Amino acid sequence: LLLGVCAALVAVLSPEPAKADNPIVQHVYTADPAPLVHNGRVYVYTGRDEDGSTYFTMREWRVFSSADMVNWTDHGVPMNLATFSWASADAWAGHVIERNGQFYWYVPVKNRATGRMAIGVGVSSSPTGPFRDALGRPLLENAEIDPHAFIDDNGQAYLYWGNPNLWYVRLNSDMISYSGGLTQIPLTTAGFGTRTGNPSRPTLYEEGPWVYKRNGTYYMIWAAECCGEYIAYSTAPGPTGPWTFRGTVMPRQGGSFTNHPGIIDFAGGSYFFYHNGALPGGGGFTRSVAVEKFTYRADGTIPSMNMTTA
Ligand code: FUB
Repeated sequence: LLLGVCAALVAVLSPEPAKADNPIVQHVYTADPAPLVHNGRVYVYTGRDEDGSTYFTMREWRVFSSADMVNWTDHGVPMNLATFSWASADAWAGHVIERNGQFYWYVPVKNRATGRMAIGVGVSSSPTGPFRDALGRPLLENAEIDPHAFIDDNGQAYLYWGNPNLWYVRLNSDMISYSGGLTQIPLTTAGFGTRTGNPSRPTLYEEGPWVYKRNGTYYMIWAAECCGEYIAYSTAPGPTGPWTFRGTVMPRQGGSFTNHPGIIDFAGGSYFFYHNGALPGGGGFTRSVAVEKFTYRADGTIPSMNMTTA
């Protein structure tokens, strides 16, 4: 009895929350998770794969939130293709960041006028939306995808994106305009590993950059070597590099030929979000968002972790 009481007390007093079963969303297919911590909750922004899809047929984005990483609330569809009057298709992998009480959702969509992928920005005063088109036009367009925003300690914001290249631009403090040109991050093998058998892509980098700063080091997590993808990362002394390849975060697993990373710290734990094809009927175009709890090694490196289903 004493042991049971002690175990219950440890569970109640534990400062670190447990983790929900994977996939964390089981009633719709979701992909491309972008977690955000705000006011004691975790918000996860996702795309939605349509049932039975045979391509990345995606028309809306969704948001889910949790205060304990176990119980998730579905906040519905706060933004979709119709939000962007100039967009015709491809509600693909986005990222949300908060600044001065406004939430900015950067997304890649197809520009109807040009037929190319462009980056749009939704904005809302609430993390659950609804979001409106901040500009009424693309923020930028170079036929590449997967935007991710990062605000450095000095207030300078950056937008990273790209497939097959890797780009950044300095965002102005309004978060919906930028200064300077679109800048390519050199895809060196020292920075992004060595790919063999594909002369047009000498490094492992594929898409989905996710940038953050931890203990003075800048981390970029990214999807490697389509198809199937796995997750790898690089680090740098500054937000624009130079980047050094650090290895694998999650190997190729899970029945989806893409994967897409997002990392947060929340309530004393570190969490890595990704997607796979684990739900019934799941696969490369019917994906599901999942999460693993992990601990950085003492030297700041990220351990390689496996996908779980519970
Ligand atoms: O979900 C559509 C595309 O697949 C995303 O933009 C990529 O990151 C990959 O997950």
